Amino acid sequence: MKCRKCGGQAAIELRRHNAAFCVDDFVEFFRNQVREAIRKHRMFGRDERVLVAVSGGKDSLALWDVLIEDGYQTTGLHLDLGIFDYSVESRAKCEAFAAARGVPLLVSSVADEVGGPVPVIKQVTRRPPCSGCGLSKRYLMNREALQHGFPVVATGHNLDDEAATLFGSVLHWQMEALPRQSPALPSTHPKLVRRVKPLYRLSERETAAYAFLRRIDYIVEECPFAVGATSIAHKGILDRLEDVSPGAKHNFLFGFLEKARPAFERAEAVPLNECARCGQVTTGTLCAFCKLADQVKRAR
Ligand code: Q46
Ligand code: ZN
Repeated sequence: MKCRKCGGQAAIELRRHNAAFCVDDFVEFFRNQVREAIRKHRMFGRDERVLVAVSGGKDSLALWDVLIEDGYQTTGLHLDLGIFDYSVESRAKCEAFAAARGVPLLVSSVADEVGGPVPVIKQVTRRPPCSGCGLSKRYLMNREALQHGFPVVATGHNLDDEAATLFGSVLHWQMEALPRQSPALPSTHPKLVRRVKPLYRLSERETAAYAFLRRIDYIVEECPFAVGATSIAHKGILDRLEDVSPGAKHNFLFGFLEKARPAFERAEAVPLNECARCGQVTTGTLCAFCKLADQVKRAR
């Protein structure tokens, strides 16, 4: 197989693009996809400081690598979830990545902020671990960005993640989730920072290849709570679809973003208040994070 760009020996084949690339041209292709995402959705400019949420996995570290190489002003944010050895190793990968490139990394611990790590939150709430974990991550990302003066948070969600989330929302016709499914969420309140997903055009396989070719040392194991999560089941279904019909995931997600999403935009905006306890944005009186922290502290 030959590289589409230079005609040299190809290192990776991308069926959905009907193309193959050598190492250098694949890296360039990957970065161009990120550049296109940033440009198309006006995610951030070179004069803005970007907070990059890094889990220690391939996607978020690949994203950080691209942004550093392209000269953006980035700081990493790692949220230590307190999930046994998985979290110890994830944090170590982020710290090593940041130290090797001389870039700043902020670390915040869910156990310190909520009153207990994710496994304890799971026990106390008797809900799936991802529910308290996801809530805490979204809250802490936004709060850390505000506290440190970042106008925007970038996450490593890829095409597979986004297609699986969309699939889940469509299966249950989650009318509040559908308009929020976007590569770039604007700030709708002075205390809500922008959230962007510069990898949304790239598949999981492509980010894995990029991380490998760039010799990024990332945590290969998945979170132990990911097993049995519905999002993983949805990914499996979409993988099977993609196998028989290359490009299916892309068409599903991009078709929604380009054609269907506007139809789900809500006419009337939900009124936003500031939490009576912490001052962060909520639709109620007390925000979901403060309620969760109360519940965990009471139980301990
Ligand atoms: S870290 Fe947290 Fe994920 Fe683990 S508990 Fe679920 S949400 S699976 S991305
Ligand atoms: Zn609050």
